[in-house]
Amino acid sequence: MPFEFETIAALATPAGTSALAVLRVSGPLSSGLANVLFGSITTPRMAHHADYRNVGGTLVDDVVFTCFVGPNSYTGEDCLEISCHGNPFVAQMILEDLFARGCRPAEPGEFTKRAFLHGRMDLSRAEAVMDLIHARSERALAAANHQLRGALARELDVLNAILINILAFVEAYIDFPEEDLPPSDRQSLLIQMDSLLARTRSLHATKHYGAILREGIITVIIGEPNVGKSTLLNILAGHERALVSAEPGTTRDYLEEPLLIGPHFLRLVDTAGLNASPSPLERRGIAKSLEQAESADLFLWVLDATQPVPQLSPRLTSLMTQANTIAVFNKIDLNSAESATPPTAFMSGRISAIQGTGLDELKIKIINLVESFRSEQDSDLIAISARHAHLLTSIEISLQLARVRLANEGPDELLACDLRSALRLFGGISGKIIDDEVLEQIFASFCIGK
Ligand SMILES: Nc1nc2c(ncn2[C@@H]2O[C@H](COP(=O)(O)OP(=O)(O)OP(=O)(O)O)[C@@H](O)[C@H]2O)c(=O)[nH]1
Ligand SMILES: [Mg+2]
Repeated sequence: MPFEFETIAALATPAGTSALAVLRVSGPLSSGLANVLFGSITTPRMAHHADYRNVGGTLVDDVVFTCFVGPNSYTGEDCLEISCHGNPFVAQMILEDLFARGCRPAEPGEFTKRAFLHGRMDLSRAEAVMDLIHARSERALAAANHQLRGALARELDVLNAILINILAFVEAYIDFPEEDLPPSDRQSLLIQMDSLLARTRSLHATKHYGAILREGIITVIIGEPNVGKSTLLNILAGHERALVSAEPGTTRDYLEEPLLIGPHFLRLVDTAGLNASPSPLERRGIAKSLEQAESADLFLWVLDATQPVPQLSPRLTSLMTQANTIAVFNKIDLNSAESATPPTAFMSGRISAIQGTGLDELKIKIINLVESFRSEQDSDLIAISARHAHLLTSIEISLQLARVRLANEGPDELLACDLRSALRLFGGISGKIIDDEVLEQIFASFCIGK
């Protein structure tokens, strides 16, 4: 049955005991259901108080319900929202009653999918709804809100407009095979093409910031044994997460702790000390530390301020850069610390993890470094997802090919073909051109009821 003829229902709040639970209904039965259930004539978008009785006439709860008339609703269809008491048993009884009255259970993300299919929002906004629900930091929330308000959609519109303009010009000449694109027009198209490529690249460059906003900033605490890595993790986490001892080689396996620093969400990873002559078990721990280092966004390289700065292994040297590493000189409370701290090439901070000194300054350095991961897209905070990045990689290839053909006066048909392919791929981001399977995948990762 086409989706427009089906009415869906789901619990929109988490299952469990709470003050309130909200049930959501969307589809053609919604208005009729409100009349049958609550009798009185209802004013759209106005909350009404009523008893909820099931099909058997049993009183289930007193509820507050609101009707929405399509297309002026979240999904673009007639909708009904019912707030009941937050007893999972009550919510379940109402939900089962709605099913008995002809609704079917909503699939994950189906309300938002319907909003997209009814043109209430483009795909980038629909995806932002999920980002908003899952945002774990102030900055992730800000990025989701920007995308929900169309920041990405607007940028895509600009890129599409330039692309369509170039394509229209090229196709006009294909329609008149006796004429070739004049050099002056080619030149002006090249300028537009370069601007399109530059803007596409800078949009693509927001991929890393997008990933760290969505997944968290993988922050690996690395260093020699006994320098105080686990002590630092514990003091940042605010509780004793890792074992600490005066014995080198205490941490054998890596462990992760979620942490908010300023507007950012970090996944702080404590690792085994990089012992130069490790025992077999330590060796395995070090191998795991290096594995973690491979996927790090940020390094906190902990050093003992009373000791000379050790050499980094070539593998770590290739991963740790000025753009992603802070050298943290620890144990500054010890008398011998002051004089023995030679500089490193990295931004550095001085702390005593045991006493908690220097931590606020360290946090500011972390925030500043993370801020530098952000690549500016006008004034809007745009941070694309892995799905967008995947499509943008192909778009860049098509545009680059088109640019070469344009510059080399290659066949206009092939040029148009590359431009069309880029246009199709852009359509995959905004959802203007997208196949059902991809759509299923996107919305399947939503929660039920959203
Ligand atoms: N004086 C002083 N001692 C510290 C400080 N931070 C940690 N320590 C001590 O240094 C020792 C090692 O601390 P850990 O946090 O276990 O060090 P680690 O780097 O995790 O060590 P491994 O897990 O063995 O690699 C412990 O005895 C800590 O109490 C500090 O700021 N000042
Ligand atoms: Mg440790």
